[in-house]
Amino acid sequence: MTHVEHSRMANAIRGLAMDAVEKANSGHPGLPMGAADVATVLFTQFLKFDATEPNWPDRDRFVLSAGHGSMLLYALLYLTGYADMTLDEIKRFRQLGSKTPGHPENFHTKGIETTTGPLGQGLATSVGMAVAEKMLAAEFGKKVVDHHTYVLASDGDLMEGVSQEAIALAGHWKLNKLIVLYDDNSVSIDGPTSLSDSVDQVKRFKSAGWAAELIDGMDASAIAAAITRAQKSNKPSMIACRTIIGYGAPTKAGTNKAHGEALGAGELKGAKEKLGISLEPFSVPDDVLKAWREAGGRGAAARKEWEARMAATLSDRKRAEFDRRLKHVRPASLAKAFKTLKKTLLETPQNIATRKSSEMAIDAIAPAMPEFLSGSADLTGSTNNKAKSAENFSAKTPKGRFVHYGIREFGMAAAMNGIYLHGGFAPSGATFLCFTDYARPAMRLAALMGTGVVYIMTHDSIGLGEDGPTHQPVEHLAALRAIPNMRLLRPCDAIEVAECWELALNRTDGPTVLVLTRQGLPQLRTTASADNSCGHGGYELVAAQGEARVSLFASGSEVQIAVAAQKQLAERGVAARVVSVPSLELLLAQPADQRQAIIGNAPVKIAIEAAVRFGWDAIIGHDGAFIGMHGYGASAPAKDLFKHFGITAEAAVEAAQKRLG
Ligand SMILES: Cc1ncc(C[n+]2csc(CCOP(=O)(O)OP(=O)(O)O)c2C)c(N)n1
Repeated sequence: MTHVEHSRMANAIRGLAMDAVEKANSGHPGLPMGAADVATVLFTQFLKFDATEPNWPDRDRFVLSAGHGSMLLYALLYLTGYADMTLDEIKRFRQLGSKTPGHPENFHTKGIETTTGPLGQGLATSVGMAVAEKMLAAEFGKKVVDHHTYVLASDGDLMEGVSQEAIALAGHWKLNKLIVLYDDNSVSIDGPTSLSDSVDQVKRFKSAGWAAELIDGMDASAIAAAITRAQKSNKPSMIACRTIIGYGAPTKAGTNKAHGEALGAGELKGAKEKLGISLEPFSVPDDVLKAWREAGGRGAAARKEWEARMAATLSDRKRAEFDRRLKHVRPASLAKAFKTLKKTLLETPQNIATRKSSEMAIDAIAPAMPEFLSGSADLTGSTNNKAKSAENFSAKTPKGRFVHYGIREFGMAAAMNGIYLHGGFAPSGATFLCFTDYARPAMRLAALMGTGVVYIMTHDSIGLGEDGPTHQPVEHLAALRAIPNMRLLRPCDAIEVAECWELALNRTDGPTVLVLTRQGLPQLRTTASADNSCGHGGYELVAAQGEARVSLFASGSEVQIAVAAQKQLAERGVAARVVSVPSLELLLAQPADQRQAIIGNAPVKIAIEAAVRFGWDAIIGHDGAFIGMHGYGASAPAKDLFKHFGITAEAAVEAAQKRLG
């Protein structure tokens, strides 16, 4: 092993961060310069990883929750020898197409575990990673799964509300393999954190069931000692590492001026001279690079031992199952389960709420798919998503497949991302559709990262009735549909629910929202072919008798209204067809000819959805009729509300006749 002083190793990070930000004239030098000691100790002495195998399943996870300090991570990946992270990429920091975007993107750069930048979420996501580790270890054994999740979090991460949800959950579940290194530099963008904060973070974490302590975050031996203690703890650990933002910068260190802009030529030169770093940009002394590369190869032996242990511990069948699970490949039994479910539903139609038919689907899925994991933000009895076979997950029952997240929608959605990214589980989580507002930041990151998580969102419209407008979503369908790569499915009956669940679980490149009713709905579908009708986004549910003069488009609970309107129109001699549209965006994404065939050529187009019109014009045009909501709902029984707001078959018939003249 090459022996190089710790400070020279840490200074390699500082030098690269300063130079990259300077060259880009954009970025955040302060965090990498302040936290370089913490990162150096972690990566050279503790973190279990192999730079040649970034995806080795039993690697420790490292999450840079303070994503603005991305140059810290890029410097570490380069120094430890990740093939993708060349010096050229560091030189192209923040440039188009580089592996070094402004904030770390896991879908873009190998070695990055999750996308961070929106403060607080990295920490909350890491809780999910630690949950997945605990669950998977309980199932496959500690010889196979036994790793830590480390997080570097900043003041901003801990100020964000979601951190409280995450901390509370981790403490409650005793996630002792989760170790948070808090870059405690008391500076944020506006100035000292004392402008807006006086929380004692050590006490805060301790009160949530964590082990927590304050150390000198620029003292390598203190850092190492604290991590060693944390590794032995039976609780999650938080180490508040006192650091100096922009350490080394002659006038900017310790101030917000070091946070988020290039240091400038004079300050950079001064910092390098003070730290003893070569003035040559992007240069790392040979012996320092060699020592770093050795640190990057340190985990290779552990990985090989793990491979050997796997071979000795798991049968071939179990190994294949482990690999399948980690890769998010679905078992063959799942397709069979759906086939049986649909057959049963066709034989015995169910006139029930879609949240109830979703429960039936879940009871079919759970036994067929050991990785199926669900959870609810304290609405389990209403969201109907706990499988009969599922035990609760808890500190003592890590094999449980149902997670009580408490009233923590954002924490739940962020944890689901972490669980998915870790691998081994297909997480789903539930609340009322209206409360996606509370989960949205993590849902957006799920869509950006492409995590195949499933949100079970019930009580999807005024149809929830008496709880009133605070709980009745009106803009949420449009808002969720607007998120690129989010797939929203709003099934109209039990068969569509089964189809939508099948689509959701087989989607591994992005999240799905299942939008479900509280109120009962008739089963409209009488057939279910192997070609999943919902997979096209929309399909003709009821054909017109003769050439259609009216096309009625609807989703979810309003499809029955469209069907009733079609009948009434037929009675008046007007040929109309009904197109069920469980997914507006999937329909719009169909090839043009297929999309056109589904939308059809009827001169009158009417959409019915108990929500705002936003988005429907793409199907019905500006002159199409929309039967839906134009403002907030009201508190009353559901059937009164549909009448009150004019979302009825009669209204659709009237609109059709008016347009036909
Ligand atoms: C949710 C969210 N809000 C705001 C920001 C913009 N932002 C980036 S860094 C930062 C605060 C920086 O303070 P700190 O977390 O202490 O980082 P440091 O100054 O130590 O680098 C803010 C407000 C963000 N990235 N995410």
